[in-house]
Amino acid sequence: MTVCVHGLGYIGLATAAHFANNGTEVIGFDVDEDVLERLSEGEPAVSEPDFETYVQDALEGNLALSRQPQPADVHLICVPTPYDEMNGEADLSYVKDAGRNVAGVLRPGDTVVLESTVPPGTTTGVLAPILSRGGLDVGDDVELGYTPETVMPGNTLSELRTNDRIVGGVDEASVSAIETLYEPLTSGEIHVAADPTTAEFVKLAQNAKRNVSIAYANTLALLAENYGVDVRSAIDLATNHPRVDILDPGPGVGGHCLPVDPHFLSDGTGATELLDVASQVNDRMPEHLVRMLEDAISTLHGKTVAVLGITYKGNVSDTRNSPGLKIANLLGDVTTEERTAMDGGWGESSVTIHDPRATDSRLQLVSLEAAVDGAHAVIFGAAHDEFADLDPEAIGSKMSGQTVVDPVDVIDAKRWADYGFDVQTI
Ligand code: SAJ
Repeated sequence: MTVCVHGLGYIGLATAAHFANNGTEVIGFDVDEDVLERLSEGEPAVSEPDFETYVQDALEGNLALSRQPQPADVHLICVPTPYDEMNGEADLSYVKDAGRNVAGVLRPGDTVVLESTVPPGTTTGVLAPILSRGGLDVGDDVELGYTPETVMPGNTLSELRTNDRIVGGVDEASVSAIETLYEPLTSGEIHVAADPTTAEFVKLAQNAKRNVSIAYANTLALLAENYGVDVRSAIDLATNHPRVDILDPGPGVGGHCLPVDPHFLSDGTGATELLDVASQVNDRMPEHLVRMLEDAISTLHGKTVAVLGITYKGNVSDTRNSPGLKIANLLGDVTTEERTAMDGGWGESSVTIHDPRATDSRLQLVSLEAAVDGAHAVIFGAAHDEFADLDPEAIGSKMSGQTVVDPVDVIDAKRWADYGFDVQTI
């Protein structure tokens, strides 16, 4: 069996390597020459534990890279599906392009699987008609289905090996072909959805639920502040109940999944009201934190603030939709290019940014020492492991002020307070 993976982003690449390292002949195809170039030089654009070695093993073994889509028994589509904010809908252009690429090499008996996160109805309503254009009949001549990826960035390889999978096929033969494909790859269970649309819906339901749950935690944080209650200890106590589970409040929700996927559920009827409010609650957290900081240091005007951690969450390198970056942008200008558009930016203070994991070259990242040198305050935007053991004494000796805002719960607040810091937590 040969598998052609269309799209070598972090999911496509990880999946391609996973199939290859489990003995399948894999062709990795991407339209981006740079991606292929860097990969052939052994540089995957993902920095995660063991990822590079895993991909290198695959490239030395069963994974071949290709600049053209190739005929294969199975085509896996793992292309991006960004949110088109202007039109308020998913941008399915990459899925359509991939569909056309697959159609160009599709043979009777082949299987096509879509993994990208898409609005319900995409596999049957958008992809299937494109695949049929060459005269092959989806269902009769080729198998087609949807199975979402569910791996957690930062933990990609281990979750690829263990997560359950949901499979929705256009018919029983499609389901069975896709089950056979994934069974050897995961120790998790394979669950069969009624159809591809259900499987698409389930993926969105999972991420929308998490987004709402985080908004709930953030709402509790705002309320707890007003009541003088420590929200984290309140949440710890509340979750002793057998049926209560509450996530962590924080500086907001970033990444390319949770802030985006709830929009894909929108059916135009207004039924997404709860999801929309949840996103608004999460989106307002950076501004709330900047106000908290402003209160602590009287005025932002003329002050220097160090933002430590500008990836979208701890221990990843991805800065997409990052709350830490939003905070930095509210405080001042941090990009080398045109300033990222942020509503209501104060821009009154100087801001320095430091992140040991971010790799975005458009950002003016500096060393930790340079970031805190002369700073009146520090605010943590992502809970990287590197920050947990920072020495408050060394940092305090370089700063001009003693305020630290830690919405990500990464430092030992008591220890920092013992060194004279005014520690503001969420
Ligand atoms: N966050 C909080 N509080 C929490 C948990 C997360 O504020 O208690 C914030 C994070 O700091 C981050 C954002 O939410 O800014 C999203 O982080 P995340 O770790 O919750 O999720 P992602 O976006 O990295 O990955 C999600 C996962 N989905 C679910 O857990 C339901 C992952 O399994 C999916 O595969 C991924 O989306 C995806 O690709 O769809």
